[in-house]
Amino acid sequence: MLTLYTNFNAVCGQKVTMLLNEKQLTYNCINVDLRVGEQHSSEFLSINPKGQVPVIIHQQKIILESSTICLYIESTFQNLPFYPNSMRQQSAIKHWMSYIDNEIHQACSILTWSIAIRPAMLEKTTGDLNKHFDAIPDISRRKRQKRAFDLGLSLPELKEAKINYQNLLNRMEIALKNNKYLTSDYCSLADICVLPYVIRLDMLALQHLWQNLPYVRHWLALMKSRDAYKLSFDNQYPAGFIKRWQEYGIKAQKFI
Ligand SMILES: N[C@@H](CCC(=O)N[C@@H](CS)C(=O)NCC(=O)O)C(=O)O
Repeated sequence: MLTLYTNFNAVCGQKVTMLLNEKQLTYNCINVDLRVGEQHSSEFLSINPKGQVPVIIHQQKIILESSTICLYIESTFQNLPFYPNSMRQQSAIKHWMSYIDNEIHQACSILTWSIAIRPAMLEKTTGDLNKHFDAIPDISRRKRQKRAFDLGLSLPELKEAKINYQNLLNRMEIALKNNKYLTSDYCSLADICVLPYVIRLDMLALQHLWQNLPYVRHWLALMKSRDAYKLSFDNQYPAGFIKRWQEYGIKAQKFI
């Protein structure tokens, strides 16, 4: 049995959930509540000392890092492949995966923290807030989160995060002129790893960013029409969650 530790709204966890559902695999899903700090419990830190999701455990092996997990799943379960054998295809797919991990993930965290997580964190007591920040194992991450909390929508990095996202969407538009999906006419790990980051913009009411990008619009509709999409995204959110995030996004619009 494969066990996935994730959070229903964690972008990097959504990559893994979407892949598992696309491959129609059975798995045991453990939701780690990131807002109450379950990622900092000693039980979870013994699984991932970084205190982050996603993590999978398969045949007693712990596998960390969403892209590594996706490649592990692809090589272990070879049904319904999303990582074709051709080296040319693999290098194109890996390019999208590392672009997301190295450039877009940070932009996504900045936008998400300042727009939607901060308002929820503001409801915590000072004691609970300090406990949350002090528990983050990585000092740079701790500093980044604190800064986003302190500055909120006046965080200067927000503008850069939006530009990085616009670059992603423009690059997608160019790639999608040639094929239905990002690297070919077949859905691959590239599409699965990019999808949650575009859905995050959707959640934060930033759809106008791709209004003039018809190929991106068409790709998103195509991805949303896949059977695994509903299972991995829509069906996961508690009632009222999406509406609340859209409201945070609308309030933030004039600052971004
Ligand atoms: N490079 C890691 C990033 C993991 C990551 O940032 N996870 C986020 C959710 S998307 C998390 O666990 N955040 C909770 C925290 O940092 O306290 C991966 O791709 O798995």
